[in-house]
Amino acid sequence: MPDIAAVKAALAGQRIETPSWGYGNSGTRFKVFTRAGVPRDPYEKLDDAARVHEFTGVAPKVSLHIPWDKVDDYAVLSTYAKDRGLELGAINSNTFQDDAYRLGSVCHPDPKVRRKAVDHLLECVDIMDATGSADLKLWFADGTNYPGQDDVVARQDRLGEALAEVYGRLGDDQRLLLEYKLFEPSFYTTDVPDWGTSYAHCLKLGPKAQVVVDTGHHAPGTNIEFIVAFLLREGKLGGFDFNSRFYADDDLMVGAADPFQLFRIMHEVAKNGGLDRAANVAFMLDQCHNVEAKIPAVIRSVMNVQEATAKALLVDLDALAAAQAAGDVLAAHAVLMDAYDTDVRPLLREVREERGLHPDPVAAYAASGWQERIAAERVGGEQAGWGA
Ligand code: AOS
Ligand code: ZN
Ligand code: ZN
Repeated sequence: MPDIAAVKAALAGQRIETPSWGYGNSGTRFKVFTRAGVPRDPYEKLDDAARVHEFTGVAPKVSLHIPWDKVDDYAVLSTYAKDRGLELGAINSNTFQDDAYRLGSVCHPDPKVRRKAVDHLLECVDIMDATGSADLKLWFADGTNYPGQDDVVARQDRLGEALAEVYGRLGDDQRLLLEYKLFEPSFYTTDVPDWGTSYAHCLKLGPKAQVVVDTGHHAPGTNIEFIVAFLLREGKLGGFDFNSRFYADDDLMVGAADPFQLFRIMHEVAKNGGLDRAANVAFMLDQCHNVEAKIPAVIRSVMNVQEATAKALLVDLDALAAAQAAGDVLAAHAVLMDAYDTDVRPLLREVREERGLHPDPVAAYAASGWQERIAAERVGGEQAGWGA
């Protein structure tokens, strides 16, 4: 049986990174609903993220998006974060919201557009130098809508060239995390549509390039935990963009649509050393809270990842290995289901209390008065982001 003290230590040591854009207004192409008290600038996003960390104790890092989080001096932003017990995490680039990118960015047929895109990515690395961020997270909206629109192979060549230039600019302690996505905004071809394409580019680039798995970026029915296990085995799993999907890239709260899938993913992570500091897997959220209250939604998401992790840590790996070796299919399956069916909420409450935290982060946040305060104080202004 798993050692409960070790399980608790692993849970207390886990770090979950929250996205700056999860705190701001967001929406679909139909409507962006505004909410009282949302941050008006990146500093206020950090103030909100600090509340999530205060009540969960496991969310000290915040991913930024450039240019949504553009400031004059990133070192000042980094100090502001540190003063609140936070660190600036992955820098997310944006090569999709400019008129120049109608036919793509780093894969665009026009070298001038490719230059503009690569220059932006290099600027993101400059920002990482100033913020102390270790990860550059790249998601490309590049692709085509119609057969014949552009040369598929030439686009791969352009992508490889751009990535190589950015890779060459990385410092010793910096990584490039290449995200893949099945489709959208392009509907015929996407230039990085799947983990294999991302993996092949990362392999060619070198050890500082790794794949990031956004859980919402797969076709329905895809076995994501297999991808996770494979990438971990190859040392190429850089991290996760956690969220839930019902249909496409829904960006709903992680663990909401399919908690069992999240458990299966975390089981592969836990079993294969992905929770060890040395594995350096970034557990990031990539979510937008369009209709629900934002800070409590981020807190809930962090808790959902913790619950899946706790269940994964409770898997009796010795019993599992014995059943597998004996070819006992049902016994092996039962070992996993026993862990999944465990109510881990009391265990997590204990872990929090032992660290001096309130056992219920959602209730603690509600009682803190922060929501009422920001609704009263933050009037006017609206930060750019998804759907804005
Ligand atoms: C887009 O679909 C991707 O999931 C991106 O990871 C992400 O949403 C973006 O980088 C936000 O900045
Ligand atoms: Zn993502
Ligand atoms: Zn996405």
